[in-house]
Amino acid sequence: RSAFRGIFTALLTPMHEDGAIDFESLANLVEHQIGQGIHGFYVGGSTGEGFILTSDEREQVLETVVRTAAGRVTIIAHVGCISTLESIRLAKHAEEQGVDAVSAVVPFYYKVTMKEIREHYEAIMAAVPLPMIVYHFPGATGVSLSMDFYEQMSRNPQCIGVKFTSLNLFEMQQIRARCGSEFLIFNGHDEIYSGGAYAGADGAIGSTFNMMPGLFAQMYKLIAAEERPHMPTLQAMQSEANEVIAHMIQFDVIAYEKYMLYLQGVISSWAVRQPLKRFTVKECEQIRVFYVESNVL
Ligand code: NAY
Repeated sequence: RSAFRGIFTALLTPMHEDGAIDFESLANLVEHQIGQGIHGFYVGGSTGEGFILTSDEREQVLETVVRTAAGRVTIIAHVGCISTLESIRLAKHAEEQGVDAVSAVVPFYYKVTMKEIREHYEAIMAAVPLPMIVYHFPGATGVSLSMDFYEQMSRNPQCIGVKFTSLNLFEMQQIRARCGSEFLIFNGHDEIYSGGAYAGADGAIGSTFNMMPGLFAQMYKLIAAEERPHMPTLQAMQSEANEVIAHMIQFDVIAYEKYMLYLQGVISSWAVRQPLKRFTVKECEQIRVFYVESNVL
């Protein structure tokens, strides 16, 4: 499982002003990220606007990422949809592309029980023999998962871990305690990565790695190299990242990060897809000033 330990960028999907996907900028972003030392990509998740792309577009994005990365880093394809059938369709395509693992958000919108959620994952795993990573994001889905659910999932060797996008580090620690050391936990909220590492996370999948890849890759290095990483250094690094994240969440996540990458010259436009928030001229100026003054970005 060593290929899955590290920093995984929840990759943005660059777009042109008219909303069409900008594949050239996507390839640039992939190169830029690999050059900064990240260990892999999480493609087509929340940050990638996966839920507002068509399935065809999700496939095209994955194809571009796989082709550009060309085996240099680990690729996790997010194939989750609220329909099991459509998730399986995307998982089959991901398998054809040769990705290292698939991940799927918990089915949301229709209220189902833990049993149906477990059966949703089992159906995808039965259809495609790739490692599966559960995507837990209660803030977006409204779905909580029980400890019994995690324990049952961890007993299936095909289910290798969870992307845990929650600030609840007690729950994260309980997953670590109940599911054993082999069950991978990916920290999902970048602002608590250092705390997540102490609670047992093996690595992280995050959106802000798009704009600060080097900083998080360095944090991982520090955490992985030492059994007890030097606390003040780690705290200082997390605090640097959080200066940016605290600024970002006053505006929005996806448009903000695209705007930063646009300012960094990595992608050609900061367009996002409707209905996501777009910034006013005044907001753009505020973000630009922060960028110019920041030592982190
Ligand atoms: C995804 O699938 O793209 C993610 O969930 C990545 C995790 C991010 N969550 C969202 C909603 O963007 O990186 C986090 C998050 O942006 C960051 O911690 C700020 O809260």
